[in-house]
Amino acid sequence: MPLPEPTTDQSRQRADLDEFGYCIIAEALTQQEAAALCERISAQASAERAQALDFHYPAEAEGDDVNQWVYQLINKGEEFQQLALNAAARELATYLLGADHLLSSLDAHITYPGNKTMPLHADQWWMPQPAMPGTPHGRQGDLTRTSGPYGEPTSAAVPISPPLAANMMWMASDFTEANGATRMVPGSHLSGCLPDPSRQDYPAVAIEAPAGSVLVWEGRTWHAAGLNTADHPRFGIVTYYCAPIMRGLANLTYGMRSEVRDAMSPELLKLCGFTPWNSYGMTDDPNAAVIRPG
Ligand SMILES: O=C(O)CCC(=O)C(=O)O
Repeated sequence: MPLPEPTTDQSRQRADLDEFGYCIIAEALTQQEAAALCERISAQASAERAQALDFHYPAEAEGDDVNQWVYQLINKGEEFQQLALNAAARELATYLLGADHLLSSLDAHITYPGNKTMPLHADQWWMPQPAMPGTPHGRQGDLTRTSGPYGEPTSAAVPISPPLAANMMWMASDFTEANGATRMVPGSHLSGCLPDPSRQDYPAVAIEAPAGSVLVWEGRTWHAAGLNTADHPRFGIVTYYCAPIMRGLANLTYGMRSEVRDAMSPELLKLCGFTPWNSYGMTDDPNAAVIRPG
């Protein structure tokens, strides 16, 4: 099958996720909307740099002080919240994770010229491996980003774990191979293993698409930001979702400004984890529509 191309056809998007572990939603944003997001992220990133509040994610290439993450966008504008709630994105999160899923984080990632190569990784590196009955099982609490197991990005011949996370990269600017477009290893979601960070020879492809597209991948798919050899930054906003029993990447409930929380719709409160899921996440009332603080 040819590799995924940007498409508005939902059945094609689902088939691409099944086959390759990623798909690309075409024209999710207008050019004007994408340009406005780009401008807003750029201004926020500059302000955070000016105040020495700029961040670098632990999974970033070692010593990369160029790429910038702008975290906790839930607090930084309603336009970002709308991305997390977007119907096409939620459809695919539902397809991968089920109707009840949570927002795990809402951040922007800017690749700047002069960055370093980010190692390939799978977002659900923390998933224990299935084990034959009677053989030793992994301990989830002992896993680290480098626990492996490492292997080839080809389909496993044994049962593997399902996706428990879904990641979406909103392209606020055009993504090109030159400016550091996200790289994907097609089919790696079916391997049941992780990429060896010391290897550079995996068959990764740069996902090039115009601003306004969304690259969607699931938690098992091997991927990384690309090297930016262009003369301009690449702006992406990441809406990351997880299964409702998981701990989110960002602590949205605690890190959220109270005035932001008070202005939220019931749908967004639920997505951010303020509604217990089968009692999990409750404060006092397991069936509360919105948990009570304090
Ligand atoms: O910025 C990118 O292209 C990739 C980001 C990434 O690897 C992630 O969010 O897990």
